[in-house]
Amino acid sequence: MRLRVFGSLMLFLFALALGGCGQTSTAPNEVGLVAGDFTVTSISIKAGQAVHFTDPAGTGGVHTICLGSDGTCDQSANGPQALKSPGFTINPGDPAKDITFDTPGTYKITCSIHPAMNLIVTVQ
Ligand SMILES: [Cu+2]
Repeated sequence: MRLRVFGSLMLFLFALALGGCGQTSTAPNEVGLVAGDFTVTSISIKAGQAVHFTDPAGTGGVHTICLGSDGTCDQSANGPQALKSPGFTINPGDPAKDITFDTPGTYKITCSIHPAMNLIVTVQ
C-alpha cells in the first residue's frame, strides 16, 4: 500500500516537472506490465518524454525489460541506457520506472522473461 502511494506521488511529481518545462502532457505515457504482457502494444511520444513502466502489485509479474523483440535483447540496439541489454528488472508493486527517450526513432522493446511481450515505442 505504501508503495502504491509512493508510485502515485512519483507520477504527480513527474507531471509537475513536465509542467515546469513548459511541455504539455496530454497522456501519462503509461505502459502497464501485467502477468505476462504489456497493456499496450505500441505507444507514441515526443523526443525528451518518458514512458512510465508500471508493474501493479495485484496483477503484475517480475519483468526484465530491454531493447529487442520476442524475449531476446538486441545487443546492438541503440536507445535509452536503462533498456540496453540486459535491461532493467521491475517487480510487482515497484514504483513506476520512467524511461526517457531523447532521440526520435522506432524502438522495439521486449521482456526477456516473457517472449510474447513486445512493445513498439515511436519517438517523434
Ligand atoms: Cu515480462
